Amino acid sequence: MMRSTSGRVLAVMAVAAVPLAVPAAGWAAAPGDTEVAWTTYQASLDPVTANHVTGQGKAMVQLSGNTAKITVTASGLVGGKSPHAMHIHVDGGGVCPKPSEAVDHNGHPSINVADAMKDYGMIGTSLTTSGDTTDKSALAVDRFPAGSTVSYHRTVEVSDGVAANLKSGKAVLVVHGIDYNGNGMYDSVLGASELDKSLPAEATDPALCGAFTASQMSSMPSGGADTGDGATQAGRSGTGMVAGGSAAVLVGLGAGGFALRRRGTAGR
Ligand SMILES: [Cu+2]
Repeated sequence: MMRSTSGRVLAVMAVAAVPLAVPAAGWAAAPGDTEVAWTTYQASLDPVTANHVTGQGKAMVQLSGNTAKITVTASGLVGGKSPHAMHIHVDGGGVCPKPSEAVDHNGHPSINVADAMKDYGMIGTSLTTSGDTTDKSALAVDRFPAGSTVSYHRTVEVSDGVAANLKSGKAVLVVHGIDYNGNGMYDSVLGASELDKSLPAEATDPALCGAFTASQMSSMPSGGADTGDGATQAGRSGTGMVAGGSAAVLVGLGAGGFALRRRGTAGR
């Protein structure tokens, strides 16, 4: 710390002392640490209890323009290699489904994605671990985190619509994949998924849900020169949150494993 700071000061002084003879190519870029405005949105992920989910989690999005740094942590989900599709839903009511909205599916009161559409809306961003993040990857089950816990961090470009929904309080994070009958795997106890008949409903039904709200800690200044270490609390906490999600991003799940048939290769 001290070292780099004083080194920087010395460097600046040295340059200041150099006569103007040599055009300092590129030097002007160094202090060009312009501040980028980041707004932070957070969501507490609660279980969709009607679907017999007991897990929980939290999510954070730091947004600047259309760039979104996304962090999702969750626990208590269906384990093993069961993939958990995760999306930012938009253009709905900006809320999560209530237990009273459960309807009969294969003889079991539960809530599928379509049942809750009026609450949280359509898929705006697919929180895949790699590749495409649009709604085209809504059910790219081999590119989502799998297992009982999720520790996800990825920076993606979101659409204008998703950014607008975050700002207007209509963006909702949904983690999918439930184990209604508690047998440790996705099966067809609730029938087939209404989104993809080749998948069991348990694989796509909503498990955790949380509406994003703007957090107080907004703008995160980048590279504030040498004005002491005091910095701003906003900058500190913002950075801290990012570092907190340190665990590695879950990358590509092994193929086999779970008993799901994938939809051909069409969506890829
Ligand atoms: Cu979703």
